[in-house]
Amino acid sequence: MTNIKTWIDEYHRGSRFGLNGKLLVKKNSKYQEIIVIENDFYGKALMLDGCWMTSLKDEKYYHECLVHPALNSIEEIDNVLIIGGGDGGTARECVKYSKIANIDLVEIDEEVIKVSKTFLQEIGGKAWNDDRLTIHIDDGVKWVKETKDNYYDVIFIDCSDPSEFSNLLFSDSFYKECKRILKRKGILATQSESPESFKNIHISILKTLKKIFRVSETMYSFVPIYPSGIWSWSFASEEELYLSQPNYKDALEIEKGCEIWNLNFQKAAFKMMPNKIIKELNS
Ligand code: SPD
Repeated sequence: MTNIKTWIDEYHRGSRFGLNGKLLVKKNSKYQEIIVIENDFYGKALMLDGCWMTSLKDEKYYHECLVHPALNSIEEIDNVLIIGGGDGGTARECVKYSKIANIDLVEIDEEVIKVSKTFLQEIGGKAWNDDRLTIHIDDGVKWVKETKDNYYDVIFIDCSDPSEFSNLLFSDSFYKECKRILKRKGILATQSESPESFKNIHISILKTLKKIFRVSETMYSFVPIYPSGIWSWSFASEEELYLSQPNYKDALEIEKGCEIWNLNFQKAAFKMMPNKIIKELNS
């Protein structure tokens, strides 16, 4: 690769969201194009099939929001499933909890893990060497289908935007299967796209979760390198969640090791649903 800086853009409905920097990786895996660029402000950043996934500077906005509301809500956790998450950021946040016994990370594209371990080591950090983490190179939909009932305490869906290759991860049938393999008090936590740049799919995720689970709640925050910046994460369960009124044992310890998440941040983020989304959900 050359030392010359170049622009890499995510194109989204006539807008583009770009980073300028040194290109470190540009290759095609069996599933997708993988790019890593090094930008002066955001640090190293990963793009898959033309969409920004993560950057060293802003990834904590994403991973801390996906992980901590769910893991703080349950006292005893045996088994955690991460679907996608090949950069390791979700696993890194999970291994902060000693109460977790086992983490299965199911990533379809082995190349994403290899590139992340080589070029974005800091994102997975300690998780890559944690004995509780097992990496499975497999299809998440198939994995869930083949898992026995009532097995996982928490399932994290850390996937790309809907595409031909990831569509099923947003489907009714997939969420139903996730519900089947979760324990009664289990929680499904998924990135739920942007209420601005992916409004239709965002609404559709929220409606589907509401239809399938007894309880679902959504939080909003920012991921600066994603189209429009505003992003969301949704949590669903058969038990009450009370995510906007968290009162968690041990949360202070976790807060100390976080860059973004804390209890007040969570309280506010679960009250941030834009009015246009409330109106559409009620219509
Ligand atoms: N628009 C990008 C959505 C990607 C969400 N997943 C990011 C993976 C970070 N672990």
